Amino acid sequence: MYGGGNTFEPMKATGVENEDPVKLAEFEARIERGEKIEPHDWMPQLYRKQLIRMIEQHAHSEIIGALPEGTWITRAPGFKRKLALMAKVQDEVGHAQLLYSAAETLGKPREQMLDDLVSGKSKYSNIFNYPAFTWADSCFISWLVDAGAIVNQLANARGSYGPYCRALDRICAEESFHLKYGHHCVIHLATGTEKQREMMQAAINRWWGPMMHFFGPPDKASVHSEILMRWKVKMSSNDDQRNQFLDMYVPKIWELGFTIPDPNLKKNTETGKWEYTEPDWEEFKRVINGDGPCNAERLAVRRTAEERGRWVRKALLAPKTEYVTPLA
Ligand code: BYC
Repeated sequence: MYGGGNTFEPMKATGVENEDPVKLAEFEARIERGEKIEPHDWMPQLYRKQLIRMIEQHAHSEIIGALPEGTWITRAPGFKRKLALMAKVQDEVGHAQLLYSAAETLGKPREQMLDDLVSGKSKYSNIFNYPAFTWADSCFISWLVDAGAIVNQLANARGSYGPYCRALDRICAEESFHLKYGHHCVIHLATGTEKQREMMQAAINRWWGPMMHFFGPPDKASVHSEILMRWKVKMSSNDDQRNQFLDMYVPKIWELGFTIPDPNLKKNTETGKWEYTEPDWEEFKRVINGDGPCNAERLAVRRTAEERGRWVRKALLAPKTEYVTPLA
C-alpha cells in the first residue's frame, strides 16, 4: 500500500462506478446541502464500507485505549486520582459502546467486529500499542492523546452520517472532562519535584513520535481522505488536524517548561503551518500492521476478555425460559 522508506505512494479509493448515477447525484446533493444521512437512506456501497471501517476502528481504539490507562488505576497516586481515572476508563469503554452501535446501523454485527479485532483483521489507533511505563505516561495519554482525539472528533461530529455524528457529540462532551483531568495531572507533575518533572519530560519524549502518527499519514499518502472528505465523513485532512493539534498544544507544553523532542519544530508565521521533522513512517506502518511493542499483549487481553465474557453474552441472549426453574 505504501511506498518504501519514508515516502508514500498515494492510492485513491475508487468504487462508485457501479452505482445508479441519479441516486448518487441526489446523495451527493444532500451531503452538499449539509443534510444528515440516516441508516435507512440510500447510500453508495463505498460510503457504507468506508464508514464501517472508520467507525469500527474508532470503537476498537476506545476499548484498546482503555488498557494502558486501565493498568494505572490501582497505582494512581491517591484516592482522588484513582477515582477519576477509573471514571475515565469507564467512559472510554462507554464510547466504544456508542461507536459499535453506530457501526451496527450500517449492517455489520458487533460480534463480527469484535472477532475482527481479536483476530488482528481490523486496525485500531497506533498509539495504544506503546507501553505506559510510568504514571506520567498515563498523564500524557489523558491530556494529549485525548486532546488529539478531540481535535479529530469535534471536526467529524459535523459530518454527514447521523449516527456517527451523534455518537461523536456525546463522546466529545466526556472527552472535555478527560482533557481537564489530564491537564491537571500534568500541571501537578510540572510543578512538583525535579524527579516528577523528569518523569513527565521522559513521557513526552517517548510519546511524541506516536502522537504525530496519531493523525494518520501525510495527506499526500492518505488512501481514504479524498473520498471521505468529499462525502463529509472526514471534515479535515490528516495534516490539517496535526497542524491544529500543534497549534493548540505545543504552546501549552512549552508553557509548563517542557521541551518537545524535535529540534525542527516551529511555526512558520507566514503560512501559519507548523514545520517539523517527519516522524518515522516506517515505524507507523509496522505498528498499525500488528508489529508494535504491545500489539500482541493488547490483543491477548481482549481475547481473554471475550472468552471470559462469553457466558454473560450467552445468558443475555438466551430465551428467558431456559433459566426459569419450573415450580414443582
Ligand atoms: N492508527 O487513508 P488514511 C482515543 C490507517 S480513541 C492506526 O489517512 P483515514 C482514546 C488507516 O486506517 C480515538 N491506523 O486513513 C481512547 C488506513 O488503513 P486501512 C481514536 C491508522 O481513515 C482511549 C491507512 O492507515 N480516533 O483517543 O482517511 C483512551 C491509511 O490512512 C492511523 C479515531 O479512531 C492511526 N493513527 O484517516 C484515550 C478517529 N491513521 O483502514 C484516548 C477516527 C491511519 O486502509 N478515525 N491509519 O487498512 C479517523 O479519523 C481516521 O480514520 C484517521 C485516518 C484520521 C485515523
